[in-house]
Amino acid sequence: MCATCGCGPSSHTHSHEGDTFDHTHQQETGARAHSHHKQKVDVEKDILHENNLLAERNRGYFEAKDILALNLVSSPGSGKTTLLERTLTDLKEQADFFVIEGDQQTTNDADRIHATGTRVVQINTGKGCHLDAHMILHALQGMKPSANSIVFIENVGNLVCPAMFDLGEKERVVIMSVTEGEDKPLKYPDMFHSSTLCVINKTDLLPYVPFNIEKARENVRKVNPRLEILEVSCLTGEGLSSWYDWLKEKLIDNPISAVTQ
Ligand SMILES: Nc1nc2c(ncn2[C@@H]2O[C@H](COP(=O)(O)OP(=O)(O)OP(=O)(O)O)[C@@H](O)[C@H]2O)c(=O)[nH]1
Ligand SMILES: [Mg+2]
Repeated sequence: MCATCGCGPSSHTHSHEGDTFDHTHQQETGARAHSHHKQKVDVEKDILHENNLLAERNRGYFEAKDILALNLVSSPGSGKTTLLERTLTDLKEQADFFVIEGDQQTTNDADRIHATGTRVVQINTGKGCHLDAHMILHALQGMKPSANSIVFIENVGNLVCPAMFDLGEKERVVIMSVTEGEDKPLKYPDMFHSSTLCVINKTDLLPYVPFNIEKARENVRKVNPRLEILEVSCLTGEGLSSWYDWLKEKLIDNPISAVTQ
């Protein structure tokens, strides 16, 4: 799947080791199998170490300019872009917004954000299934977000790999929708563990799907008791005011408030 984050290298290696690899692999001694595994972990560590250094650089950039940076993560189709469209439209008079859009392919989401009148930069990750700090650094150099603004980063729809990559954001917002099942926090704990807010979206569909919202909350708490939870419907607008309040609170927490009081 992904060419860089370590979720694909084993299948990548297999395809280049020749037809005999599987056979050889099965016959490896325990020690050899162990060293093969260890090598892979070291590579992942190097990639993440480099990413973390660049993420700190991005964080420094955001802090120097009093920019509030938020990383929006979810599985595909949970409503990241729709939440952004609503937010950018409803709060446009109250703050300056910039958006970095990450997708494997297409400019669909960037086009939707552009239609709200917001400055947006698209990053196509190709085979990559996450954004990394280096991509964000480049996007920031091109976009030059203004001081005291809010930068939203919409990550690639994926609950696994983006969890590992710090982008230098202040807050990580994980969105889950009621059509996905309430077990997602348990199945993808890293993402829920590393986030600061969980938005449960598409609550307008609750009458039609077997989704137990209390069970979902309980599962979130099991993985991360500190994770704040909001319930919204981006379709009807229900609950969005609590999301806006949360956002404004975070802006006020920032050294220089970006929100017009
Ligand atoms: N019923 C309902 N549909 C919603 C809601 N929010 C988003 N949708 C729909 O869900 C679909 C996916 O929404 P997007 O905002 O594109 O989701 P996304 O997370 O940005 O998707 P990717 O970028 O592909 O990962 C669209 O058809 C939206 O109209 C909601 O609150 N209720
Ligand atoms: Mg999207």
